[in-house]
Amino acid sequence: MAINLQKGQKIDLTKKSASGATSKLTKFCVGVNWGAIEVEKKKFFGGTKKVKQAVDLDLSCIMIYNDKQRFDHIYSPEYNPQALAKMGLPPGKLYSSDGALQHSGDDRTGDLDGDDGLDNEIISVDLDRVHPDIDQIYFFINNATNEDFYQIPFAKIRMYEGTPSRVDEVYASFDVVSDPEYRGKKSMIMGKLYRRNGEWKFNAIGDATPDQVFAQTMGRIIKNYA
Ligand SMILES: [Ca+2]
Ligand SMILES: [Ca+2]
Repeated sequence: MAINLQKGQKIDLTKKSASGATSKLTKFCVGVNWGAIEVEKKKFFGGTKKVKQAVDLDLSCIMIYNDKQRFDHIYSPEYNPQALAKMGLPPGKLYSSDGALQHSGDDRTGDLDGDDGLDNEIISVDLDRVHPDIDQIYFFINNATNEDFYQIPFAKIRMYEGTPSRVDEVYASFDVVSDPEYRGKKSMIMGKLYRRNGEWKFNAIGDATPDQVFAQTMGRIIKNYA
């Protein structure tokens, strides 16, 4: 049974089988599934028609070492490297340096024909390969287009076992558009994986933030959350 996460909820990554045996979730995907916006447009000869408007969410992640001085990152390689350098940030990449996390690549539209049940951007995680000195991994999303989260018809974040194109079993999911708090917001710190006494846990943070670009969200995580 998948867990429906509430904002602020913390879970450990223990799976229970039908027989009651428990095991640890170590290899899974963190995915975001979202839909394009439908807007009413006036037709030339009167009346209106529904038009789909693409929504470009970007799923990124920052991995923080236990000295809180060093970090590794996953964000789009298409972000302008000169602009990043001005903010003191390295160029984007789709994998973590330890090889534990891998991003599926940029989706720029969201689902145009309704919910296809698959996530549009996914980060595959193998906790056993995470660098031993990294103990916090934050996942966050930014909207590269103009809409706020409240306008998007559906946007869900979930942890599941499988691959970017195949969902075997959903472990936990978190709906990010239903909260009125998200009105006018374009970025969100969605959650973190963290290691406590050698055990990985997940915290569904779900904080929408007033940031306009992803670098501000990253700075906010380092300063206020880590
Ligand atoms: Ca995107
Ligand atoms: Ca989808």
